[in-house]
Amino acid sequence: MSLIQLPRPESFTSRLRSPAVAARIGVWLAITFGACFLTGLFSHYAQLDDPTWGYPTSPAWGYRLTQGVHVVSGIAAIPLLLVKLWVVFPRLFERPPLRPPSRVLLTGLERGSIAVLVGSSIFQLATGAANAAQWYPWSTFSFRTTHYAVAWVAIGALVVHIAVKLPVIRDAFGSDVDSGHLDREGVRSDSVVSRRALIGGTLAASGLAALATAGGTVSWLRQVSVFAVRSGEGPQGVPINRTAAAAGVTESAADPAYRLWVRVDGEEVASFDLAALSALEQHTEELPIACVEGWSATGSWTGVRISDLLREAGVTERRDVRVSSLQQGGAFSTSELPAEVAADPRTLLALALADEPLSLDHGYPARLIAPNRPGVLQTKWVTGLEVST
Ligand SMILES: Nc1nc2c(c(=O)[nH]1)N[C@H]1C(S)=C(S)[C@@H](COP(=O)(O)O)O[C@H]1N2
Ligand SMILES: [Mo]
Repeated sequence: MSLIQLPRPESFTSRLRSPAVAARIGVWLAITFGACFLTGLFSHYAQLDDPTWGYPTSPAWGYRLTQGVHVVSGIAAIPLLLVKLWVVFPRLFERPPLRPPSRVLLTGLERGSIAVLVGSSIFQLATGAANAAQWYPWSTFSFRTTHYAVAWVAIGALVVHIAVKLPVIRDAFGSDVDSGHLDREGVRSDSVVSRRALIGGTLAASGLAALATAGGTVSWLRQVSVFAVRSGEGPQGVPINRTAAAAGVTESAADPAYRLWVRVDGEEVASFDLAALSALEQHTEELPIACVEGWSATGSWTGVRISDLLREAGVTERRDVRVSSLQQGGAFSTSELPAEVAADPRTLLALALADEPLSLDHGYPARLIAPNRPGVLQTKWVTGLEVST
């Protein structure tokens, strides 16, 4: 006699918990996971210090779109995953076969792959949602590397799962959603909610979750976007992520002795104070800040082209550039500008936003703004450009 009486699959009698329902919700899960995975790969690539195949600077709104899709599809997957897990939950209590060994092994492998799939999916959606909500409860691991590594685990397990289930999926779609021929034994034929209503309700919940998030990217959705973080206006029409106070630069950024240095192979070749920067040819570009957390906003930025600055400093060849902030330490205090991004005429050292000098929190006296670039790399409070040959 065991102390804890585990339920058996037969303990669950609802007709809603059927492969006919699981397959239909599963298709939408596969679509959202697929979209989330591909856009996530792009985001990871965009944040590499040294993109292997070069980095595209057009369209300027590319990262804004892909990261918006990434966060929206991830949030949309949450209701789908919850209902899918509820539907297949009884199978957790199936007694594994004890022989023959080949069946024990196969069942073990199949269940193991499901455990990996469920675990990695929950991990991805939970850490992603926490990140989009700017909640970083983890200090022991790097969000980006872990979220990236587990993404491969989840997508690999998903592909295996779909391959294993393909016969059931085809069978389910080949027959009516109310057909009972795929059901476990013992399910009752009556239920308060119909299968159609459950599937429809789940898709509606998923769509609502998506809408409630999309306002972080799509401005006319702001009113309905209760989940969208940082969708409200910030100073000069652009939200603030890290403030000058949080970055510890309130004094250094406001210091009249501020200057921008340019170094080549460690040696300073030019230096500009704010007056000298303002005296160089100014350009205005409409470019978005697109945060990896999913919000984005367009600004009208005015400043000096990075390519002009480098030319002024005597750097005539296309080179990768490391951008340094006044901020000391922290992952965002420097960023790498691949040569093709540095050379793009839209890549600016911005001094102004919306025709006003940058606010301290937007990166006064100078910040980087480049097309099609993740927000984390749009370095604020820029004080140096380093070129290595
Ligand atoms: N030096 C520095 N630059 C930074 C950051 C930072 O923490 N420190 N945050 C980055 C992030 S995550 C984003 S999304 C953008 C946001 O810019 P904003 O606050 O002007 O909207 O700045 C980026 N530049
Ligand atoms: Mo960000």
